[in-house]
Amino acid sequence: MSKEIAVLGVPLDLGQTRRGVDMGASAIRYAQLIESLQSLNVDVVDHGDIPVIRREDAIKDQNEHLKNLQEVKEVCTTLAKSVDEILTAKKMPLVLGGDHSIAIGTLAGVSKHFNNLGVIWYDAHGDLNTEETSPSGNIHGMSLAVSLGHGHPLLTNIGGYAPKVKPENVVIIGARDLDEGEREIIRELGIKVYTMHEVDKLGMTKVMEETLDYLKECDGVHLSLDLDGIDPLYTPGVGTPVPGGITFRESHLAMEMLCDANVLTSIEFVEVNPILDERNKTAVVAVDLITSLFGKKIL
Ligand code: B3U
Ligand code: MN
Ligand code: MN
Repeated sequence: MSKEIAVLGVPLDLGQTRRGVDMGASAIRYAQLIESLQSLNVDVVDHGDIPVIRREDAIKDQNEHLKNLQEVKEVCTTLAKSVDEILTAKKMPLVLGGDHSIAIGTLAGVSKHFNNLGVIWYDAHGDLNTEETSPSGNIHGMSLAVSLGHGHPLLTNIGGYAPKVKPENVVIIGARDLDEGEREIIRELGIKVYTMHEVDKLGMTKVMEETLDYLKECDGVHLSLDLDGIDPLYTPGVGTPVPGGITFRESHLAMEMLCDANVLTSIEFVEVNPILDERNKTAVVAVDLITSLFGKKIL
């Protein structure tokens, strides 16, 4: 990966209800993201943050099944444009959340640049809910479904086209908290999922080998990494921690294998919540994993 990396922050917390995830990109920068990449001789430019409406200024009268729809739509539309510009300029987007609803915007900007985009969704959750199946009404639990073309048209049509991704090009890794509606859509669309059961049974080496093989016909691969995919022992600063997750070591291995395979064309790291964190531990893990993606090796 010798392209220039364009870092883009998205201080959005309106895709869920807990405060603090809007500070995730700042926390990751504070954990020395840019400096760490520069020390690896990676060509990196910080493009700053996408403008985001403050929670205090969001519409008060909300649809409880689709919270902050208008605001999330607006931020994702702006994000899609910026990501599109970055790829048009032949740079690689590294998007920092923000909650996982931002993936709707990232993928809207990314997918038009590829005919057959693959997506690796590293997450404790499926984010495959729709307005009808969501137990929370939080859009961060719907972003993968939206990108597959399932959900409110205001979201699925961001960027003027849908869907952004084909179900056969998606691999979910680390799932351990799926809602009933999500299980149904996984079965219905035949989405490839490595739950924690498979991670334990096969080991991360095999999971990543199979994932890379599964996506081998793709002309680009987007990594959408939700820090709650990792066990909360290592990443406690997330809004919805789920025990029994991927370890720090397994995650490093996964990132190193992705680096060696040299397949990633865009990356996003989401759900770092410094208010819920312990001394910025989660952001530090995010930076560690990002440096592994860009070639940091032990020896
Ligand atoms: N599946 C639940 C919980 C959830 C999804 N994503 C996160 N939490 N981080 C929902 O609200 O859709
Ligand atoms: Mn997620
Ligand atoms: Mn999650």
